[in-house]
Amino acid sequence: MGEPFYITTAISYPNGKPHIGHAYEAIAADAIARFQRQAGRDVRFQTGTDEHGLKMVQTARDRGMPVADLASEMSSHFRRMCDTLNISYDRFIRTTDADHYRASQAIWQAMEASGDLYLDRYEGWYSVRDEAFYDEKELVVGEGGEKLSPQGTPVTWTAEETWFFRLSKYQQPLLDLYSANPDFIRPEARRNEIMRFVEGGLSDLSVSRTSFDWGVPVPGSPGHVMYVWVDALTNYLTGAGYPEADMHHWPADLHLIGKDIVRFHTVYWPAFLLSAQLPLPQSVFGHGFVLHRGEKMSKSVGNVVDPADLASAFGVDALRYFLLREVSFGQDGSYSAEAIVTRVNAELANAFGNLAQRTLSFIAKNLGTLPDTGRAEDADGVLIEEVVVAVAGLNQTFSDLMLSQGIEAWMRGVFACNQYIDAQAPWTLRKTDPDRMNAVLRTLVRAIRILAIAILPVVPAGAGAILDQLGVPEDERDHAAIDDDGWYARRVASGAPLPPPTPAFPRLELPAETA
Ligand code: ME8
Repeated sequence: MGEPFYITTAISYPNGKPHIGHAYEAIAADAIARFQRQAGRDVRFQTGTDEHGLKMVQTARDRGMPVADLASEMSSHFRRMCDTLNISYDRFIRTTDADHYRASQAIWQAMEASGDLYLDRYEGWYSVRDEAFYDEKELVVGEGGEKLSPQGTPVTWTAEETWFFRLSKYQQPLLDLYSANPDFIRPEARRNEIMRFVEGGLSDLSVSRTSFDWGVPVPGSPGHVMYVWVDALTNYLTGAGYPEADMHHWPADLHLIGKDIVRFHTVYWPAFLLSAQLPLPQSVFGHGFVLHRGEKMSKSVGNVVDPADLASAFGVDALRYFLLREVSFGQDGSYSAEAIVTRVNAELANAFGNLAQRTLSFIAKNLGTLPDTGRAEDADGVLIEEVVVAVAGLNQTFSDLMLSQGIEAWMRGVFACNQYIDAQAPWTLRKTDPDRMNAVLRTLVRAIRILAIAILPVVPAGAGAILDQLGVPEDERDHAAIDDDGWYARRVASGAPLPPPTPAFPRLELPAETA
């Protein structure tokens, strides 16, 4: 087993069904997890649901159901979404899981032992939608003159006895952390935002609630439950086995989250961990928002789209490919049915799918098996080199979380193959020069194998189907296998016939009702 690599998504509030933003985050994290597995890392990948807090209590009250039932029902939709989208998580955590209560109480006690918790009275603004406390100076004024959070959500005045965490004490340690580790907060714009915020001074944070009881009980303090973000952030530790001493996968390598919750992950979370004397995560990446036709989703606008519907309309691979390719990772992006169909047809169906389909069906029909001889020419080596360079480009950019650029690099390899196939015209060579045709087909098969392995993290089903077709064993689909030149000879020696291919990446039609 290689070096551990622990990647997490945010855990979602199950106060409603999952939307495209949740799907986007899960897909991006999954592509990174699969990529790191291919690179030989011992990957642990966690996602799940964040079930406590006032938002859940209020939603359950509005729906006239017990909050635990709401959490279970909606959590199952999130898990199903992950399964539908081929998300290769190792654990789907629920913050109502018993081991999570133990971990949350353990970190609480560790913070208490550091002298960082004290009882006082909290009076201030709270946004239930954000589950966040705000300073008066951060608030903005809405159209009707009402006070709003900086995210534009309603705030209410809250006054109750609570525990406080000495966040103010961590201002300098946090600034030191950001300076010493430029990758701790990515992308750059988010890092600058957080540095300005922390430089502006930190108030101590209210970390327990007494006005409701849906949460993790504060140890030794009857009537107090933990502020939802304290237990929510701790989910990452729970998944690593905390409070056991031997936490193989801690610290996390990457917390992948949306841009709206970067403050919680890069200010509060490292401060809690410093207080509890635990190692800090390597990196937090705040991705952008995915908007429908450029508009923020809201139930009132009627554009909250169920990712399961998108997956059944376009296919799971198509949705994954589109989101990772279209949205420059870290920026906001927009989607529409037309954009999905256009992008997927041009690149996945016509460029790569068709390349594999026409090459493999040509071989299956005319030869029945992979050709073992053939007269090589310079163009063959040139193509393989172009494909290897393209895939190296993908590998480099994926390591840096530049997912869209990685797929773009990969596409250059696909285009090179299509130019090669047109220039070499194996269907003409079949009659004029079968020996040369064999070399062309062999070159294409080698290129297709490499390209299919490289794109597996993005489109696991379709790329997997092509590799199945070629007879590439499951354990020869990693980065080491890409560099293995011996596969072709072994495959030929096996004498296995090449079955007629089924299309791995079908062309899409624009569904009438979404146009
Ligand atoms: O914030 N596009 O949960 P959540 C892209 N429970 N990403 C989006 C998005 C959009 N339109 N809308 C939301 C929470 N997200 C907390 C997290 S972690 C310890 C606790 C992202 O269900 C959002 O940024 O509101 C977050 O990363 C994730 O979806 C879950 O959001």
